[in-house]
Amino acid sequence: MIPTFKNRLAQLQTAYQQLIDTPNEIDGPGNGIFDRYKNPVLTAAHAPINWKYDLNPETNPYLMERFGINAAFNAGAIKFNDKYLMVVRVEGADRKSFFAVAESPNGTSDFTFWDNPVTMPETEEPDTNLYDMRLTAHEDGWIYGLFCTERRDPAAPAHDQSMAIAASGIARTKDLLVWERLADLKTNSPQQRNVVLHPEFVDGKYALYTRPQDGFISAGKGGGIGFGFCDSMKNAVVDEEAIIDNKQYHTVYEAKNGQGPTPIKTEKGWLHLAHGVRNTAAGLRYTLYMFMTDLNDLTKVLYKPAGYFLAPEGAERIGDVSNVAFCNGWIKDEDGSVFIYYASSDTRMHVATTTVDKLLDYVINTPADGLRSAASVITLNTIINNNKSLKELV
Ligand code: M1P
Repeated sequence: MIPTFKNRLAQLQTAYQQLIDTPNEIDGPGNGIFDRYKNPVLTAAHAPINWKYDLNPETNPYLMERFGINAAFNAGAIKFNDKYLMVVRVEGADRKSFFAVAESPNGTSDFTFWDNPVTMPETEEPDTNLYDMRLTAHEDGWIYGLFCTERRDPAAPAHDQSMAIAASGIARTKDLLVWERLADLKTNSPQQRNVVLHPEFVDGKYALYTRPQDGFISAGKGGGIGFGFCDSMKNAVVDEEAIIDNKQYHTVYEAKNGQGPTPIKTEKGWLHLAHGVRNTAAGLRYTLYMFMTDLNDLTKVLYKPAGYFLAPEGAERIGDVSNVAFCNGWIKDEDGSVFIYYASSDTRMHVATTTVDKLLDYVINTPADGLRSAASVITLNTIINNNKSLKELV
């Protein structure tokens, strides 16, 4: 029997409410560094019913979707008015991404979207696609959103409809509702993605983490996490980029890397979360890694644990672009808790929770990459042999 419009609407509403009301629990004993959760915190299915459906039975008698939502991922994050907010990259069935704010009272569940997606003003050169916003509450009083703006490469031949140029779009807001679009970032690099604004002035200047890149996908001769200054965010120009964290042979950031969210300030240094990419026979693999920079010299990396901090696991490994963990948003709470919002496989959002103390312990005390198998064995043997001597003591 074909359900009536009313029955179908009731079914959709029940399923949506069940999804929103699903509690989220910590999954297993974890690794001691952070806790993962059983469910994603946000998916395409969290898009409100009135976004996807024309709810007028006269114009949509079969109650069919009029606007498909494909994915909800790569979210920036901020705590605002005591709520945990993500500015999510929502991707429609038409492949266009846009931003939408989702809010939770506790940071790990009950995320719901605000009524309308973000209306992001355009520059004179309209964006074809927008994605991956990093939010920075800057000491100048604005909340900045830096994101990737993508447009077709004007030099692309007609037969190639995939060549694109990625640049960093810049917007600012006071309430996450109304956004003022500023000029795109200018640098000497042909492509930019993963650009992040440092939250403090440095010698009176704005400081930016960049990712200079030669091609749209490939870092080419570029790559690495760059760092530079600009005088104004209204017309941001970074003339020089110093690479503070390079891609490196036989590591998890061998092919390319990029700054994740805005770094977190601690009394020991700035905590950075980044993504590293390596190529495999099965395609690119994205994992997250961490490092810490000096409080006084932001270009100086003090600590960098070996390998990845978080890699896609289980169902996280499968999605539109499989084998990807990506993070551009985290929140440090007043009590030192940290909520890490990461996306899996360009499809959905998850949370991992930890604390600043645990992240400091992880970054400072996890051995660095010795860059050779023999060095890894020495590190492992040190742990094993230390534990043996402990056993004798007990
Ligand atoms: O598909 C994986 C990621 O690829 C790009 O990231 P990066 O420039 O760091 O390689 C971005 O398109 C990102 O959105 C995406 O998740």
